[in-house]
Amino acid sequence: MTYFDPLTRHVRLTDGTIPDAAAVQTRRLRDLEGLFVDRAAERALMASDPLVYEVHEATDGPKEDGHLLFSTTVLKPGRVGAEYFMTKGHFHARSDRAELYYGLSGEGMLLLQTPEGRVDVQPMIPGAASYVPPHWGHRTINTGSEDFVFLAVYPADAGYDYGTIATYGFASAVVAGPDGPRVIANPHYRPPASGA
Ligand code: M6P
Ligand code: ZN
Repeated sequence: MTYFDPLTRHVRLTDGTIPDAAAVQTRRLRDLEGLFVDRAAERALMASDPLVYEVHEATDGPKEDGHLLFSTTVLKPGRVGAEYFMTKGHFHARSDRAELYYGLSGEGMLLLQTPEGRVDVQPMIPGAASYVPPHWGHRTINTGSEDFVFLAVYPADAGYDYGTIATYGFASAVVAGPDGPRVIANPHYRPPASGA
């Protein structure tokens, strides 16, 4: 038997960075093209192509059944039209794999959706642990005015399915309303014909 060595990573609570991160993924507006409700506002902002979020991957452990991976996401404050900055969102390639999010700083929302288009929204604040059950697509949204930072823990073999979101979108979007964040219907959402 070959044993994988235990390890510890320091997650900086102040800014969500992981000094010994195995990798840092950077997502700019260009990487989220076509995902925001207000396409004209999206095009206008594309000229400056702002940083939307970073993913700090703690380890590069084996992407195998039985292992866990963990990462922080640092989601910048900002809006495209009225819609808040958000992650691309994904289903897991192995869709029966679950995930846990833990809010570290700032405030946001976790938007979840079944393949048939049933939506759920969970508020995320520091100290909130939110469970993403198997089969739910998930996206996070920064509804505050500071970085929204959270820790994610997920099975190493979960993988990413971005195509379903790219094709159908999320049924809901989160926009700034007069009294704070509002969840609205996404006019671009195309329900799968018979459940994806
Ligand atoms: C969390 C986890 C990561 C994910 C990241 C950004 O940290 O769910 O697996 O990569 O959020 O989300 P996305 O991959 O949808 O851009
Ligand atoms: Zn995930």
